[in-house]
Amino acid sequence: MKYELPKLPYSYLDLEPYIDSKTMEIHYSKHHAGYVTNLNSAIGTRKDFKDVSLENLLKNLSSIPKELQNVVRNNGGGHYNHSLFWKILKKDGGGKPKGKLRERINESFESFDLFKEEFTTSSLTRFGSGWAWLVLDSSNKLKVVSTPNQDNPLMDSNDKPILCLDVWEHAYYLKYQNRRAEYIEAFWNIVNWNGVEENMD
Ligand code: MN3
Repeated sequence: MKYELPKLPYSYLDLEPYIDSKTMEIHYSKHHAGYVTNLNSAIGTRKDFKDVSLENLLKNLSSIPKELQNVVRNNGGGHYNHSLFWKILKKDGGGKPKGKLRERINESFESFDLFKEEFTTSSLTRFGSGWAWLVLDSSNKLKVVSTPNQDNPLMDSNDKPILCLDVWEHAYYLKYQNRRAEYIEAFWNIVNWNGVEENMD
């Protein structure tokens, strides 16, 4: 099959206590795996998609056959979003970004604290299920956006996502129940800033 679940760069336990191991296990091995399975069922063996990267597929959603657009939007989006999410988390992460990323954040938001505040508000106020993002736009400026469901910034812009937070209830409900704000606060302790900087380059 063309689409594969990427290997997690840490164990289910590693993000404790911020994200509990049971949530990690279900999130990765059921939810993310489900998006991969569904995407493969829809287009995994089709020759016309063989050489198209997932990123290009999502950037050009409106040009694929109409009857495939929803399934690719939801499951291709789900696969892309979670793959990026796992990459920007790590055990003993958090703190503040350094080097070029830090400079770029200061240029775009004035300070790391103002960026953090904007990203937190965006995550908190996303109604229902969705994602918050830090993206690099076409003029090389960083900005915060949010998207519903499994949509992402690739789908309607040239913005390049470099950091994301899953605010679907499945990402936090076992540990935090309805307390999304606590989950968002915990997230800052496990951000892999080196991974985010790699995504920027
Ligand atoms: Mn999820």
